[in-house]
Amino acid sequence: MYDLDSFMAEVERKNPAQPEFIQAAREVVASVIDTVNSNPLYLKNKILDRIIEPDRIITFKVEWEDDNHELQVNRGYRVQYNNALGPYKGGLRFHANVTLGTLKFLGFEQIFKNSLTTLPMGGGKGGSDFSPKGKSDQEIMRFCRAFMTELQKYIGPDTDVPAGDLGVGGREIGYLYGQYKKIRDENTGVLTGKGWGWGGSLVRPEATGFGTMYFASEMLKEHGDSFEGKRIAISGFGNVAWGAVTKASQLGAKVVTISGPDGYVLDEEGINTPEKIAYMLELRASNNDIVAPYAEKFGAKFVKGRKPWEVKVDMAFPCALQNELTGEDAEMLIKNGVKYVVETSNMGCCPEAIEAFQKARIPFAPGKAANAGGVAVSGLEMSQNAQHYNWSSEEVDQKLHGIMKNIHNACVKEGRCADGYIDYVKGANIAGFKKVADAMCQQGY
Ligand code: 2IT
Repeated sequence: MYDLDSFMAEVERKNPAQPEFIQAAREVVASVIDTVNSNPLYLKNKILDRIIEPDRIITFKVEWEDDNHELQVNRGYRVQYNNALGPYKGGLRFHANVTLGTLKFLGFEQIFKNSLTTLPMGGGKGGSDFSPKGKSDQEIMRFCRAFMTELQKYIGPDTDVPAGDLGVGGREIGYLYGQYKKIRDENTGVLTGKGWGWGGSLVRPEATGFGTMYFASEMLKEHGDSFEGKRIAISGFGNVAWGAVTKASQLGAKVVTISGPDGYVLDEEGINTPEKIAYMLELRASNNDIVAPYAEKFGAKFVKGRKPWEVKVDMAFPCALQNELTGEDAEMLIKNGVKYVVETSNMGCCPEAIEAFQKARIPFAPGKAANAGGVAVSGLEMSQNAQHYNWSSEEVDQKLHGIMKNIHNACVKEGRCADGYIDYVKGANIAGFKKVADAMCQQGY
């Protein structure tokens, strides 16, 4: 039998100075421990001890030259966490604060998220402490080439298939794929998020944001509600926020905020015209990591150095970084009458925030369920690559919609409490975990 505190004490001892990983691990273990303790097969197979340990962690040195011909050294990583369900699959994050602990938390979450999609994908994550902020396009290209020169030794279309995450979008995937091809001379589905016309899937750029809104739409339906007239706060302004804003306005909701490290924009008229939405892409492409120019351009309010969670809204969608919504932010949202919270960033909410929403019986969806649309369409990109074929955007969008609906149903099935409240965190963790645990039992050690 497993005991949560003694199991986690051992995990902490073995993984010092990795607080984000410990946070993600504790949440999953707390959700599934009763399921494990009541299943003799899981106990005999020591499933928790085995699932918590990554299959392997690869770190490598990335040397590149900046525009002043000065040498730069960064650290690259790939965490190949678990391949019980399929090839390791998960994004690459380029961000100044990336550490091994960050990528272990993301890789661990990815195992269960990928399982929830029902597509055959294991869990992995990688990246570097390289910051794209303020870099020229040429510098980004040189970094990507140096990074892939090392990474290509460890990946392959049936082994490990990276994609984008923070700081890695279509441009970076292009440079990474170009270098992979130069070295290996292969046109395969070794990366997803590729460009349209050279192996990319339609709807992949929008998929995380669209998927989160499809999930939210199911949540609303479950509660006899709809998007019509809802005021929404979104954080971030990158690829995920862009997709979320686009779909929310198509579904009849009004998004009033986006944010960056510099503060947040409050646009009372709604971020809903093609011009405003397209401008978000320009902001990201500028490599400046600020949102203030949006407020200037469209005559909206800019609130410097603050987060959007102080605005009165019906729904909140954190779409930026881990732990971006604290316990205090949650109290503020609750005080202002928030009705639903849909975590779209990976582990966007601190444990205290989740606890506050759940205590107030506000439906709260965790990232590993709500943001799974991105990796789901990556899985569909792999299928198309394996067939050397492309599906239409309608076909991909329809499949994405179906997948998000199924994930919602799985959360409801495993997460319904005695009082009728749906604990989406527990539901997602149990539903995602069971498939991986069963596969590990069936495959032996
Ligand atoms: O967090 C995520 O699910 C992603 N960054 C997408 C991963 C992928 O392989 O598409």
